[in-house]
Amino acid sequence: MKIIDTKIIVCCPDRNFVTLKLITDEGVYGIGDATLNGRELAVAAYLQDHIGPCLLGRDPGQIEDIWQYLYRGAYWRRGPVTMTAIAAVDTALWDIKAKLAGMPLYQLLGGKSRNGVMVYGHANGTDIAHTADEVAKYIDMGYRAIRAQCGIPGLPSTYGVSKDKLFYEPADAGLPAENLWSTEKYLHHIPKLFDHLRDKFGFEHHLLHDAHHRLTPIEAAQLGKALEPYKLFWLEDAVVADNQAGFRRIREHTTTPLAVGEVFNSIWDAKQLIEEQLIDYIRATVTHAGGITHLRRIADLASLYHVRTGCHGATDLSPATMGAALHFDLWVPNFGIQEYMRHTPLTDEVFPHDYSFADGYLTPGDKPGHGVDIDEKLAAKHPYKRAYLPVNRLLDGTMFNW
Ligand code: CS2
Ligand code: MG
Repeated sequence: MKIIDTKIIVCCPDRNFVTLKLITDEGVYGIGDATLNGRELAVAAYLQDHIGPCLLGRDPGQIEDIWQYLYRGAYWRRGPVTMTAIAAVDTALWDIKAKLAGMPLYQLLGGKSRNGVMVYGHANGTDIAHTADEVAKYIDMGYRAIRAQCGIPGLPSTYGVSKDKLFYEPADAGLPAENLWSTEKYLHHIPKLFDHLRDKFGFEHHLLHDAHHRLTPIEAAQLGKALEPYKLFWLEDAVVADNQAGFRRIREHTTTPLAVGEVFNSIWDAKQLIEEQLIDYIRATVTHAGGITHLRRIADLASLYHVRTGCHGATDLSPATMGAALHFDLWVPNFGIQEYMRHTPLTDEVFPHDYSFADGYLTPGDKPGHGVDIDEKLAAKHPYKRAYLPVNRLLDGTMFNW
């Protein structure tokens, strides 16, 4: 069996997605997500111009060899563009292998370790009362775990607080929007949010929070300590993790569980964090961390150090990533939780899939492969539109982390 065609499909059914379709001479094909939010066309070109020609004629069964060929062979290792492109190829190859085996992907990985995948949804509001209303909606929908974000008094807009509630989309058309940030105002306000939520809803549901890389280690330590009474499931991306040792400082001061890694693209980004047990959850997911092949390696390392998985699952991860991640989640022994931001009905239509939500759990279907396809005709009706994530400045104009 040979790979005879590599199609790169760029579309915008309410947001941009890059999808790879690998086609074999026997007609079986595989789908992989290659979306890198705000930098989509760089990955599309990497796949089209540099990877595609090297795949033609190869045996799609050699998943490991192709992964090593693309990673080691390129000389230039790691990086979000490269690893997202490799991930798309890898996901499509696992899809093909599972289709040929006539099995849902989780069976090839080692079978089910659980009945369903616990997911968390996003409740966000302009103020505390509004966020509490949103939390109530997620509880009514059956969620067991909810991430809560809230507008900060004195700041005109805040990360995680959206215009559209159920279909939260941070990327905007045009050029990057500019937000304003004050760590002092944020640190003062967030403990009040969780105090209110626990007071109102009790301790039955898991609550999570994302600081989106905006604190220093000592500020994160202060926040983690202040949030201890509210028993968070995790505090996410407290600090930029370029310097992994920075997490030691947070750990010295707080027992609030820590999650990080949605922007990681390889095991090397997380090695020290995992080996020193500086985190509790690793957020890497299929598409930005080198596919099923590499994510499995990260999860295996994590399992040695009591670190559990918490795959990124925002709207910029296409249903093809969500599908593949759910098969991975159903199998992975050290599973923690899966993020689930719902896609719009149009996105769901462009990417037909068989996963389903009930009682706070997502479950992949039993179709052979990862269960996600792309409707190319419908995709063609929604061409790429330039869109960026916002940027963030301090009140005095200094450029800050988004
Ligand atoms: C967020 C994302 O889901 C999350 O935890 O941090 O919304 C993230 O900002 C986007 O996925 C960026 O592409
Ligand atoms: Mg995040």
